[in-house]
Amino acid sequence: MNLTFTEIKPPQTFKAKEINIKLDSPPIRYYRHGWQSWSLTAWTGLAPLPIQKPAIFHPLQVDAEYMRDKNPNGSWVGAVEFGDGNVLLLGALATDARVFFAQNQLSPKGMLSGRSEADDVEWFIAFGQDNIVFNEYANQLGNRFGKIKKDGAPRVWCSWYSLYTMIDEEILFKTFDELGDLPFDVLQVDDGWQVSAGDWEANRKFPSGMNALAEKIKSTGRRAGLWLAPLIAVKSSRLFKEHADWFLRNEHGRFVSAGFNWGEPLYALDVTHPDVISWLVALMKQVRHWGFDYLKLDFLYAGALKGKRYKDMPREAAYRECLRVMREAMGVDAFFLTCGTPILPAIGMCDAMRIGPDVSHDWEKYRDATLLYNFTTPGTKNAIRTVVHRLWLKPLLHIDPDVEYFESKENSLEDEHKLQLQDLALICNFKATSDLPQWMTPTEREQVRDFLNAAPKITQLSRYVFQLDDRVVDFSPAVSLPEPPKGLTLLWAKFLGWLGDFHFVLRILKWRDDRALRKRRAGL
Ligand code: 9PG
Repeated sequence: MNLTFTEIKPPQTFKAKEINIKLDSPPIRYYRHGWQSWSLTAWTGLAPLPIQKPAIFHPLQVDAEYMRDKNPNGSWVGAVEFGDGNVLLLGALATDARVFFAQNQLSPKGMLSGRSEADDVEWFIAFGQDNIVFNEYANQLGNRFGKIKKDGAPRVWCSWYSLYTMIDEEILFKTFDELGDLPFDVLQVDDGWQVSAGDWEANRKFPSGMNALAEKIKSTGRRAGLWLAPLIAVKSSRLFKEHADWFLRNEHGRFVSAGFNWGEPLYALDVTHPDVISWLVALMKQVRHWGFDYLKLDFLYAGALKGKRYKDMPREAAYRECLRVMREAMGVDAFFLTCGTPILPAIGMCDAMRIGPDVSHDWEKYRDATLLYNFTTPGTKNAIRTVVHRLWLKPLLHIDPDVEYFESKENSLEDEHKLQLQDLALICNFKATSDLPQWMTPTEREQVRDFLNAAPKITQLSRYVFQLDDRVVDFSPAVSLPEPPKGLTLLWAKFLGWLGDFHFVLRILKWRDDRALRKRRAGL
């Protein structure tokens, strides 16, 4: 369907497989919406961005299918901003769709195009002030995908951003005790308890088992939370060895890569395979049976990668259906947080969604940002940038901006950056931290308490500026992207990007990180 902007009187919906809207004046910015939680989402220029590196991470960081498209594009929704500040938004009201911006001889002033990978889908078009058009899009999505918002998001202590994989029973039990009367509702155990990705049983560091772990948390008067990544597995797992036929393959019969993590390549389960579905249902029930009722399911993008499935259906629709099954198996009384998830397909299926990359002790890493042009890797600036551009999802579900930091013993972020994270969490109304009580000074401990109890009045003053009670916070410093590298820097960048695709290089980096973590754990 071809339209010129003057022909349509937005807001409107249209049904089509493909829709092109020719603009009658050239825009100044394009809003690109990343595929999954960690993918870059931001208002940027109109030119395509350099391809982020290393490429081995594409399946786990972006929608790899569109990474090399010559036109800037994003998942489900795109928008352009004109010189007068008005915005034209084109958004799919269905899964399996993308929006592109093109400027060429046929449309010299630019064109927004929507394309569906499935059949005809409904498209929503709106024009006007940016807040209003995104809010209306969210409304329309809510009507079709459903809204789930149990009142008040729980306040979470999560083990990841302090101990990472170096968790064990002893340190967690001690930490749970020392958190004392801090007002957390959930204590959530993250990555590090399992035998391996694929084998979701307690490893040797948890000799008392998973029941005991949940029991310990509940004895402190809180809900027990657990992280797992049910849709991926490593080749060394028993699951992969015993059920290689459950894993997603391409049309040539080769296993589809789900990226690389934990020093190993990752593979994706075929979420339409009936045996996989039964296994997932049993796993969700097992986790509940252990006593956990806050579930952070991670690396979920694996359910929506391109491949040849047992049931031939659009990849995101297949993933959404799998979420529905897992949700039902875990029970409606569980709190379900999705992470590393394609955004649209998860709306209405979960209580909360991670809407940005991981935070880290770094504000921005020169290597990742400037050389690799990668805004998905853990980093506080990356996290804030994408979250600020996805606040429009708030009416649909609880939006998780990732954790906030308070302590300074093991954290070198500047106070100003820690404060930005905390303020963003207040705006999202989703509060979490991984800070160890063992590291906090008495003043920091009280800061955590005050933060967990805070409920400021929030007013948005402009795209990136907010007022929290009588304080003004400006997130503009977090949204900019560095200039793409040129000349010698570009050569160096290309070399690094190439190097980053080698397994042995990634294993060396992991070995270095693990060594630092072991030292940290030994110091506790
Ligand atoms: C546990 C972690 C934490 C964290 C999740 C997820 O390579 N990557 O781009 C990449 C990004 C994020 C990530 C892992 C890898 O972290 O977001 O909260 O649960 O897994 O392993």
